[in-house]
Amino acid sequence: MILYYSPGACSQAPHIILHETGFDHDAKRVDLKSHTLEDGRSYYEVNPKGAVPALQLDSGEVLTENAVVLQYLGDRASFAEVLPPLGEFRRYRVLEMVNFITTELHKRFGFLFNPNATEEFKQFIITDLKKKLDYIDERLGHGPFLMGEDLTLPDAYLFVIVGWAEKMIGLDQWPNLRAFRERMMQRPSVRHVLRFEGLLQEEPAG
Ligand SMILES: N[C@@H](CCC(=O)N[C@@H](CS)C(=O)NCC(=O)O)C(=O)O
Repeated sequence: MILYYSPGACSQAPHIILHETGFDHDAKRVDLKSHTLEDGRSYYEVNPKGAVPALQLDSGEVLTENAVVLQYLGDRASFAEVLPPLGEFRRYRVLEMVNFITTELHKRFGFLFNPNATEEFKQFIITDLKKKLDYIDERLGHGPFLMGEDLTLPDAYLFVIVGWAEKMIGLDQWPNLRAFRERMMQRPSVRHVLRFEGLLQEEPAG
């Protein structure tokens, strides 16, 4: 499998899940400004929509849309924690949360990153986002993860979103989100992905 990613983008969620679940994979970096790959090819040849993530399967098929890429990885994983199997109601709770993150949180943050959005519009979006982050913060109060004791698909996605929230809004009003981000940062899968994506500030030795 090949994951097409951009450092710190939403593609970090499947990148973390690939490491959590131990899938053999390759990760190729996409420059989202020019939509090119490191070998100079146009990324539109891989995903005509131009967005990351895209997951190229060994069959050659390319799967896109984060929520579906995550679900695909969850179903292929050899253990049920990240996505419970068909027949277990908890599966729908996990997917409900993935969907909430993709449609209610991710999309709104997209507007904050848009250089053409006015300050007034961004403030409107932030006000709206705060209510949704309040909800997630409360959910995490029962943590350590969104679904309780085990890490599931939406935790990896939320990790990325909380990183964006920290940069764009600050986390002072959401202690559970901050603690969640710090907990996730201790996981080997997360540290590996951050290092691979060039985003890990290593502690100085000594
Ligand atoms: N509908 C897509 C959107 C993904 C998305 O917004 N990706 C952003 C990075 S977080 C991106 O690639 N933006 C650049 C572009 O769309 O050209 C999904 O849910 O996977």
